[in-house]
Amino acid sequence: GPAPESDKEARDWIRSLGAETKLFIGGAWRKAKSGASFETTAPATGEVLAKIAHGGAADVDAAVKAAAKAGPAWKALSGHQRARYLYALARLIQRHSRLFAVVETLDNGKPIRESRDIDIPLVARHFYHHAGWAQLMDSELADREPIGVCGQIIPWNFPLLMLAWKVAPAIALGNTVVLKPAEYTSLTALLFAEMCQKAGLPDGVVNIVTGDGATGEAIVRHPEIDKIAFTGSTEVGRIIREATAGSGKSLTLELGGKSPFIVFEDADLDAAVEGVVDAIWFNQGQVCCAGSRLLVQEGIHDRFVAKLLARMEKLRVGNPLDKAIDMGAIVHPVQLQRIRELVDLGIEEGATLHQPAARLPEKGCFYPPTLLTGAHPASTVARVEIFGPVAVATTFRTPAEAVELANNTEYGLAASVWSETLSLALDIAPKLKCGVVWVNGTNMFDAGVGFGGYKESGFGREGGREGLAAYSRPKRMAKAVPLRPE
Ligand code: TXE
Repeated sequence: GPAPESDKEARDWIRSLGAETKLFIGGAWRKAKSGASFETTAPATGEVLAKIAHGGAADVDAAVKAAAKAGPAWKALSGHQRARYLYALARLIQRHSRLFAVVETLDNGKPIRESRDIDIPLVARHFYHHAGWAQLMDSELADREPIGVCGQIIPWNFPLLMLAWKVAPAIALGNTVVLKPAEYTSLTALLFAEMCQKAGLPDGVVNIVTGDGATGEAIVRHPEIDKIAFTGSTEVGRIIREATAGSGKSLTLELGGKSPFIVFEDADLDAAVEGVVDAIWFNQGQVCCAGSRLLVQEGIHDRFVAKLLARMEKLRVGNPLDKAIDMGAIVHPVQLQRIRELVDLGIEEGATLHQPAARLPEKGCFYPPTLLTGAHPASTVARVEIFGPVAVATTFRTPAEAVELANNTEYGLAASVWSETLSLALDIAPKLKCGVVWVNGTNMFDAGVGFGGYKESGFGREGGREGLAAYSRPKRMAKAVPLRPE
């Protein structure tokens, strides 16, 4: 096959960060006040890539002050002026897309094909899209105002894309931000900060404070932050909800999922098999809206599973820089351990394990594509988010039963319905309690479409018109005019 993607440019760039990375505050690079740092590793090899500055409460405070200071002038710009910065950022991301993709793949472990063809292009698209909304602030959105200083906390599964989902709408609409990347994957956020400098973005509009959960907590509790946007685990989402209650802060949460992937007996089974590959093995299944619950109509279950097992044998797991690879590494040993334990529990609870015969690389954080069949709907693996490449299959008899099983979850992020009968798909879709339903497709994202969940999957939408509500609020102003009697 082709030679693996070269990581020379990415490694040179990482080296340029120095012995320890810095925080990006008020347009300048600063050391963490405590001097503390932590290591970030390449999950595919286990090697240490860099030492990341551990931002503390004092650093968060400095970043919030910088964001607050930048706010009034940024808000006062015309939408058109702000749009120019977003266009510049989008173009810079495109120009450096290869570097971004390789750094992302090194740090996160995802296949280069995905970071290069999916993550980074979607990031650029997000900035272009929101540049458009920035321009509309002067006309269509003239009755809305920015919220203020936004604290944004993001996860490690799509590091730069989650940054784009949060930063682009926020700054487009006139807010300023303090963003904390996840501790496993800080690097592309630092590269993005360099792009902010290159784009000449005014100091303090975007601040990046690297760190861990304690850093996130300092953001959540900071009194001068007006809005918190969080994507991550349902557990931490709950903590943030409690911590912000009564604080006057706006809050949006994008949390976990256990999304159903429903295959009816009249589905195009080959297409549905490819759908499963995308639904649960894309990004090693570390996707909040992953189609992790396969609900298969009884009559086709065995035939469908046989096709799926044959397809699983062909999936290549290994060096994520290899362009021919389908699945890369799990982000971190802690996550790998969690996946292993849950799968073991699934087997204990009575499910049957299916994994391809091919051996995994000897080193690194790898887990094979996995299917569990015969899991009881009430069993742990059928209920909790595994956040790994593990599909759990159960059967249903009737459409009504499919809907009941699909909705029998505390989550409600997405669903995927496979049938060649349009009337059936269109009858089912509105009955599914979740933020997005894909018909004969899965994991389709666009900057113009609001994404978000029902129930424990969170609230608020990111992207498109609906996403504007998260970063602006309606403001009506009326001037008193003396009424003159006729
Ligand atoms: O998430 P955390 P973790 C799920 C998935 C995964 C599990 C654990 O099931 O296996 O969560 O992953 C920051 N206050 N998802 O532990 O801890 C943290 O530093 C403020 C689904 O990595 O929620 C990071 O930046 N912030 C999910 C971010 O929260 C805090 C994506 C997410 O980390 C904090 C990720 C605190 N008290 C995990 N504690 C999805 N829906 O896409 C941590 N953080």
